[in-house]
Amino acid sequence: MSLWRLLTLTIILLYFSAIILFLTYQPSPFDTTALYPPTPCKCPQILTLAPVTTPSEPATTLSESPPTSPPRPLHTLAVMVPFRDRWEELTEFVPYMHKFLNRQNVSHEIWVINQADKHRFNRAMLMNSGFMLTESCCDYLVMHDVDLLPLNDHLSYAYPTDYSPYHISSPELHPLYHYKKFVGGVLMMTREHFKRVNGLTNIFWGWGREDDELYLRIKEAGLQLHRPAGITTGNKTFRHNHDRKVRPRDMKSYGTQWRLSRRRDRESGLHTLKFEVLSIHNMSINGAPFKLANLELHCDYQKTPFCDHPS
Ligand SMILES: [Mn+2]
Repeated sequence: MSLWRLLTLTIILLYFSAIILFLTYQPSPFDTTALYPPTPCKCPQILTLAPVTTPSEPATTLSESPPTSPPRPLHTLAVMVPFRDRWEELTEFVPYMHKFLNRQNVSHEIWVINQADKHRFNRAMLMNSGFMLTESCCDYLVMHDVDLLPLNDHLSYAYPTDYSPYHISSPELHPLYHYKKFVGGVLMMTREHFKRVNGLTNIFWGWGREDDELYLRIKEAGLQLHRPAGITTGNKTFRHNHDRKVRPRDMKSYGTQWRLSRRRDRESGLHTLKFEVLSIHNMSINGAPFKLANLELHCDYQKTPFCDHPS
């Protein structure tokens, strides 16, 4: 073989080797300069065909806006229901009120405040306790009898724009009580006003009069009491779900009780409240949620020996 032929063969071999090398070249996955060439590169053209993402571009395209949580309602109502042994009424009350308030777009929590001790019923103290329990959820409250159902959708349970205590079951509308100073049944207050009147008295055990004492607290605090206006349904505005024969009232009065329950109590209230939470349950009736708080109220036997019936 001549030298010339050997030289030609070597050149041809080198040529093909170069082509094979060129075609089989693949960039190393760690060769980031090959994948992110922010400046025009002088690398072989096959590399520039690979999809290129420059660091300035977002990694993913945002075709939709990020998920947003629904706006927090400005106000939430605590529906505080003083309770003991009224399950039939409650099974009607909770789903009914839940629907009623939802129709008005009123953000709410229903709190059934159950007196689970052995003392006589103390509605006022249950409401004071309910106030303490609903502090974190709600900025206004309504004290609501379990046996009183609002039938007229024009009765507003929205946050009172004038901040006033708002007596929804007014004497003109309540099926049973028509005296001017009546504030029982359904009474709405802001938390601030409830605190300002020092809540309700703690020394009324048995049925009644705690609402009349609250009326005096509201008046003495200089608060203006408001009532619904323009309601045309009269005494058909509420349904009073109460059979006195089935649910007799504890109207007994012992010792000093008669005297103490007929005057303004300037000593007891939120500041002197003592109670124990036995348990709190998240429950629902026909899909309507509510909280059941089982409480033991504290009786000051020195001051109110009538918190129990004498044996
Ligand atoms: Mn009743």
